[in-house]
Amino acid sequence: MEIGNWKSVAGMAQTYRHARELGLETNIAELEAFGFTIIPPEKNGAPKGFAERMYEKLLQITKAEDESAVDLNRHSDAEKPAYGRQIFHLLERDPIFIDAVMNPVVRTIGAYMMGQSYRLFSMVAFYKDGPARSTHMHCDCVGVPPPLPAYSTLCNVSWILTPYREETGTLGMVPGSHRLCRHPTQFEQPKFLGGPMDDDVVVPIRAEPGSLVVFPGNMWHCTYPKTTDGVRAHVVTAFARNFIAAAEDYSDLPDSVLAHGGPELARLIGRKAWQGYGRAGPKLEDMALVRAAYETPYG
Ligand SMILES: O=C(O)CCC(=O)C(=O)O
Ligand SMILES: [Fe+2]
Repeated sequence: MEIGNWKSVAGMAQTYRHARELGLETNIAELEAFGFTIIPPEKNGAPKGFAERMYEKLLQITKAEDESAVDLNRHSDAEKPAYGRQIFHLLERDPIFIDAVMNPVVRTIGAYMMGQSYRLFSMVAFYKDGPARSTHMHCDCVGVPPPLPAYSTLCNVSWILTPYREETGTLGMVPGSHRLCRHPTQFEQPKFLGGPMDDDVVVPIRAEPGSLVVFPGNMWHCTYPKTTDGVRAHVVTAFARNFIAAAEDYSDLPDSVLAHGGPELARLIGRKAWQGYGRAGPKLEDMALVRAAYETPYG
């Protein structure tokens, strides 16, 4: 049907039209029904070889960066929220990471889940070289108490950079858990993670490099034990609702990042946020940017 500028779903019409143009309607249906979707490489909206180039860049960074520069990497696997190595603050490392955020498919699906006032929450690479244990069942709503809002407060749009299969330590999803509005408990850890829950409640993601794995923050997910040699990596572009504080501090990004990303990147990283004011108080024009979110979850 033709989508009008319907007042009662303010914000959704434009996002939905973009989604339709980009061929994402099936993905949206899967997100609604199951809580996750996989956008294959041919639909990722990126130039040919994009994911390969991002992977090469990530490998360069992992070689150049001292692993222990990242606090989490200094802790034992048993203590950390996720197993393996993590690389943070990617936007300033190379323009390819800016392009990964500004990609029209990534942004449209982000805006669909977080509303048009969505902001960038974080960008992080999960990198595992050689065999690795599983990351426990969790949802990405760090610090959000239950009941989690039925509309998620954040979402995960992940660039898959290496083949993701059970044996390479892929992500595992619990379909439908996005509707439960709570974090998983210790009783919802599958047997392969040492818990009591049947393993077949968890579904492994199979995805080729260049795919986007997409799920809202309320979705329960874990990873499978990685039994293979070699590298397995994905880069998360996480978006959040306008009222959620970003996980990353973007105030130190060089001007070159903003020059490359343009005004929409500036907005995404909070440069137009009404929050964070001093004595002069918030700017009315910045407050206006979140106005539509008063009406619907799509604003
Ligand atoms: O790769 C991992 O170990 C964890 C990934 C994860 O939980 C995520 O992308 O949200
Ligand atoms: Fe996660």
